[in-house]
Amino acid sequence: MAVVHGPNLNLLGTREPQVYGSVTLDDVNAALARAAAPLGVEVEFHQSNHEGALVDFVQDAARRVHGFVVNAGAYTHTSIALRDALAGVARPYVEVHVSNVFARERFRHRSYLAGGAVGVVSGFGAASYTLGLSGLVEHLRKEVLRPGS
Ligand code: CA2
Repeated sequence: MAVVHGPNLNLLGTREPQVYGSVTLDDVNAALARAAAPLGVEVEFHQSNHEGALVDFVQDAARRVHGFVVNAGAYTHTSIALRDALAGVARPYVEVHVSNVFARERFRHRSYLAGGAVGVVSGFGAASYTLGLSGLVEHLRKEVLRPGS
C-alpha cells in the first residue's frame, strides 16, 4: 500500500494545532506502519508539495502496490490531474483528511478525488489515516475473495 501526503502536510504538528493537532507527519507514518503489520500489509510513504510530483509518484507506485491512502491536502479541492492519475492507474484508493473538511470553508467541501474513491475518512485527526488503511485493506480482501473473481 502507498500513502500519499500532499502539500503542506510536512508541516503537521508544527503549526495550527487547533485544526490539525500536534502529531507530526513522522508520527502519522509510524502509526501507519504499526497498523499495517497486524493487517498483513506493507506501506510506503510519499509527501510532496508539487502536483506533478504527486502524479509521478502515483503512476510509479501503482506498479508495485495494491492501493493508495491519499491525503492530497489542498489538491483534493483543485486537482483534476491527480484525479486522472488515480483513475488511470486503476488501483483502489481511500481519501483521508485530518480535519473534518465539511465543517470548514465551502471550498473544502468539494473533492475532485472522492468520486473515484472506495471511501472517504475525514475529521479523526491522525487516526483518519489508519482508519482509511484498514478500510482499504478490508475492501481489497473482499475484492480478492469475491465469489467468481
Ligand atoms: O484536513 C486535511 O487533512 C486537509 O487535507 C489538510 C489540507 C487542507 O488544505 C485540506 O482542505 C484538508 C492542508 C494541509 C496543511 O497542513 C498544515 C498543517 C500544519 C500547519 C499548516 C498546514
